[in-house]
Amino acid sequence: MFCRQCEQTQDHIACRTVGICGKSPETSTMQDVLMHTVKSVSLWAVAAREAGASADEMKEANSWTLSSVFSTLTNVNFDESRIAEYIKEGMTIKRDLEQMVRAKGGVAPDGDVARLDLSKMDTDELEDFGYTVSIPELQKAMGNDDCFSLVEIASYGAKGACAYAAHCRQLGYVDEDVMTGIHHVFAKVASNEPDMEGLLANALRVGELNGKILEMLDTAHAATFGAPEPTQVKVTATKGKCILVSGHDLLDLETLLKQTEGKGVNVYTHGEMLPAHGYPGLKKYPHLVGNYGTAWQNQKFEFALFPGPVVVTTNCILEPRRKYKDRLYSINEVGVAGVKHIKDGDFSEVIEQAQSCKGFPRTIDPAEYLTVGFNHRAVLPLAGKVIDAVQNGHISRIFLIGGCDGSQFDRNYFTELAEELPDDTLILTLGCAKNRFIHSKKLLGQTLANGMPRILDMGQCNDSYSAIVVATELAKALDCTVNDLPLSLCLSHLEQKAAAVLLTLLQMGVKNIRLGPSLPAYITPNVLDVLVQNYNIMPTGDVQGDIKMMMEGK
Ligand code: FSO
Ligand code: SF4
Repeated sequence: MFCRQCEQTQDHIACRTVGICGKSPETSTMQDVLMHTVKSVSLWAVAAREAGASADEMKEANSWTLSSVFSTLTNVNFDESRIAEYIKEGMTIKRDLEQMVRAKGGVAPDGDVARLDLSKMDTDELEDFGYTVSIPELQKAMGNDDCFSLVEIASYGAKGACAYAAHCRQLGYVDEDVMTGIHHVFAKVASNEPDMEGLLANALRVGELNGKILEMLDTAHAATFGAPEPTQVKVTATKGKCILVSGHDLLDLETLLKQTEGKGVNVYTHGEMLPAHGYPGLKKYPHLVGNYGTAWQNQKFEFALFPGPVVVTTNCILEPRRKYKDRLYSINEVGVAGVKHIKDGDFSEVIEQAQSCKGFPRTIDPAEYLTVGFNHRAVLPLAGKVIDAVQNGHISRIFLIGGCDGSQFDRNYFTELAEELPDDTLILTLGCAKNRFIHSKKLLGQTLANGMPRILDMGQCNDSYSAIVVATELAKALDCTVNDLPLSLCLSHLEQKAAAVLLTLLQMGVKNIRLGPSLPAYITPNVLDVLVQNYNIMPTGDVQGDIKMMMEGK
């Protein structure tokens, strides 16, 4: 295996024996085959559209693309057999697209990737094939490491964009233009031509597409569950039977809340599901009682102590410990061999198990709370207050500290940064990175001189659009560009959704982003130079030094 798609990759080079995430060499190789299949399907999808295929005719190819790509993200699917199923389905989709292209008199794409036929291969043969399309093999075939770095940037960013688009699809939102763009991105990657300029444009195209997807996701969430509003979330236990839900999928949470109504079972959120409490359509359920635990990387400890079943709807899932494996459930693209998989939104087995588990023996008193729900719809009405505070010196600077979290020690940078920033700074946050500081005793409950909370939690990484709206609206109000705002961006990245968001920000022309705790292993020094020259992107450094520079607007 050779995988370097995420920040935690072995020695910041690549996972080559087993993934730091726990991914086996077999699953990793099978995912390489699946991504090759995605490229093949994409070539045919492009050809089918050029031949006049309608959005309706592309429905299956679109849906398969989103699900299969999502399954290859870090911490989503560790089940080799499920990846093999996606490959088989992909071959059927490709065959159907081929027939459609020929029936419509279109032009068939050329080359080995377009001709890919894995339909008769068994698992072992698929694995053998996987070694021929591994990252080092494709890099060698391209013969230009800088160009290949751009291929990887676009591919991993496109993975994140597909994951966000899969969330949209769950809510019934699919945009044919976006899907056309995604298939073009993978078709470009499929060519494996060392075309520096074209590949750079392809990477930025991913950022642009992802911006549209994030906007669509924001609309879909608000239309389905109401506009998020500032809400206090109980983070201590309530006596009773319980189910824990992790991941990002709000629709799964809603389905579970409906099915648990009147069953005497409380529902708790974990990790990226915390912001769900801000949505009127979800918080109206009284048995959505609170949030349990912290970020995804603590699940092996936190799930083990939870006295009921746990459902993981999207990333991040880890190979479970024996202690809770029989209480763990996956759904959608998530998978782990030997873990029960929920189909057709039927949570009855989970609910039955919750009723037979111990549940929490008592309600903790006094209870503790966190506040969530500072979506752009809740923050923009405060924009006037923020601008006044900036102009009269009550807010010295605004910081966006967001992105992923992970288990590495050097991610404490983000805790120290938040704790060490001057008290008159406003901190916007989103994604799992917030877990690095929202529980900090030093910061909990802090307010600014104008009475505003000092930390505004804008939501999941899926809500990154909120940060974009707030920044662009503040810039409009102050008649300047986002880069001229008294705003510093400090992003913690781990996996491919973060790569997609970063590409969106770069494509928007946002400069001076600090990225940590280390830079992606797939960016070569020459490509980094281009990013530094064009966007002044910087690695996170020493906390005090970084604060000094950021307070000076650097
Ligand atoms: Fe969290 Fe990361 Fe939301 Fe993101 S670990 S933040 S960018 O992955 O997906 O789960
Ligand atoms: Fe390693 Fe990350 Fe790939 Fe897992 S996803 S194998 S941790 S690089």
